Amino acid sequence: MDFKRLKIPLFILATFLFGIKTYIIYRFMFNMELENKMQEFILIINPFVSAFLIFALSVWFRKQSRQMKFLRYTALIGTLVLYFNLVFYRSFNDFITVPQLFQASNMGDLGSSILTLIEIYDVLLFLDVVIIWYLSKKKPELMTVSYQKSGKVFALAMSFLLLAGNFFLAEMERPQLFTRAFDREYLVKNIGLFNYHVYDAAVHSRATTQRVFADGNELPEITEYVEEEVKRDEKSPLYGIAEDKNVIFITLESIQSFVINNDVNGEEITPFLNSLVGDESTYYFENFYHQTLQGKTSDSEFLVENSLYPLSRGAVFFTHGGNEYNGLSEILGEEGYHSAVFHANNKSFWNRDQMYDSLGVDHFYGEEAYEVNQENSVGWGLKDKPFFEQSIKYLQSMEEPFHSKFITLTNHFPFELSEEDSSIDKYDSSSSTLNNFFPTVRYMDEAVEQFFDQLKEAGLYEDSIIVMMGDHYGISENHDRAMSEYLGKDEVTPYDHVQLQRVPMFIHIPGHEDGKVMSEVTGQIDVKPTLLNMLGVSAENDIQFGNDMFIDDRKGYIGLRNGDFISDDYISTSGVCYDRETGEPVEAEENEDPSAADQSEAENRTGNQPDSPCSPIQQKVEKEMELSDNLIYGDLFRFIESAETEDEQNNE
Ligand code: GP9
Ligand code: MN
Repeated sequence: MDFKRLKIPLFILATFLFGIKTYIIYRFMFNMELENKMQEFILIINPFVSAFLIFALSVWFRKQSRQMKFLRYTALIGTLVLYFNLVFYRSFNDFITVPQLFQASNMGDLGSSILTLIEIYDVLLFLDVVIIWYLSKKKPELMTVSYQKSGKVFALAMSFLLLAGNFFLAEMERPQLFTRAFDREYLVKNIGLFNYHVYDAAVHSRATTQRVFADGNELPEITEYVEEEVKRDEKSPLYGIAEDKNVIFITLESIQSFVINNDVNGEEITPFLNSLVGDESTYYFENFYHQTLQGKTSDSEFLVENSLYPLSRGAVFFTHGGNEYNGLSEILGEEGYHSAVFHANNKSFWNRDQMYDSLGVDHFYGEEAYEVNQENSVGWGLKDKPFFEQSIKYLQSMEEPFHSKFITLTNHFPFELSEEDSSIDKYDSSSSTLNNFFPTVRYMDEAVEQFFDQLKEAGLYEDSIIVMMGDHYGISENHDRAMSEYLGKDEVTPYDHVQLQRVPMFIHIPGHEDGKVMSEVTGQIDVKPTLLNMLGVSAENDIQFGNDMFIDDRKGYIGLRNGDFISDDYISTSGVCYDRETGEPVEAEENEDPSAADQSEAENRTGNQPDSPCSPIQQKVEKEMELSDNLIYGDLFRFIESAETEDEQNNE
């Protein structure tokens, strides 16, 4: 018998061994949640796809010794990459990112505890390397392949085909996986650790290049614009009203304003929040818009912390988490506030762990700060009621004044809730998403009501202001048919769609007596200047694109991140200008000048005609977003910081 005919090329064997090992690590050593069979399947195939992609490159080496050496070292390096991630994961419950590699503090933390993170059985993870090493040294003649060019090309084509298949399934399982850049765990689960590292490095290098070419010369244009177009001299009547009070900010997940003072099956949806509308200690903003895009909750957090726009692609928390910022938390920190975020989800979600550092948040109570079990969780994790219950003790332990943020979770797509927890019935329409939405909104409303009581019991209520804000829409355009049924309309028009981007915004000031419903057009970009003024903090040199919501002399428009906007008089969406009150399209004024028809350059990107009343505002919205983007891409705050420190040094 000719053994040579039976030979298994080493690159195939290595793919097999390395693939199995990687799968075992993914499945049993990283604590990754698999929600369905498709995710299980993707997790099984991606280790083999990645291994084949690398090992199959070896066929291009003609010399036996080179081919063997390549396989030996790639197996070793691949294993080390896996292993470093595993050790890192054991400590941080997260995967390594390029910026983290350079974050001395993180690695320092790891250094001291490294011995406790290593297990004896970890040696087994190097078993395949030993086998590959042995065979490549001892039996190279049996393990080497010498393909014709066509064979090599075939192996390469095969690699790309497998990779494309893997990406296709991943994108099917998680639409916009790459552009939304959700979470490292999702990326690793779907495309594998190695492809994740390539992706992470690409995102990082793009950000770094833009950063490298920025030198601060872009700043004057931005500061001048803000000075002329955004800043207002008017002093808010509420300036300093909450001086030295604690701030309790609650992010209401996926709620939209249409549920406020509305009912479903004859039942009130949000009785507690409704009781605050028109309450004398509360300001309720009925025309307040979310301005988020792909970064969803994290985009809303970004807007509130910075009064800058999130990015049009990806989540800025993810792509520019290491930037210098002048966050609300940091500014308040300088005023003696202690800041903390409470959110019972994995810390790496939306890269919060890193971004909160950049924003100057002192402490992040993530999932591990909570007792989470099957009984007290649903859908995305810990239910809102136990979340607030368990948070109170931490809040009580904080030094005052504090600036705290609570991020709720139960009212998140797909809006799951048990019968027991549902106080109202589901809606009945063709969209199960919309049907399920109402009971979870009610649950969140009850959770918030309980939290108010707990704050009172804990003696924290009187000395605090409580801000509650919807983060982004919960019901997307895909449910327009069911939505029109619920709203009792023939259809959801583009104008209605913009109006559905309103989210509730409450500012509750215990003891205050002038609260009312505010009808001004406002948005998430306005939260930072509003809060700072209420707390009596004037951040004179901060670059903000929003206005205090309590002053009359405001910019007069809110830009949504897709380029649409709402002004006092108009709503512009997809280049069509509507009257804000009536929802009727506004005709462009008759233009006598025939050359106007050629002014396509003057026509702005979203298509408003130059003579449309929406056009001048559209141009401002676009300019503003461009400047805000430049600030982020160039990481320009670092130049302001350094200018300030230089000043300080000169003064000394
Ligand atoms: C996850 C939570 C929800 O931690 O903030 O994220 P979302 O999908 O709404 O952005
Ligand atoms: Mn959200």
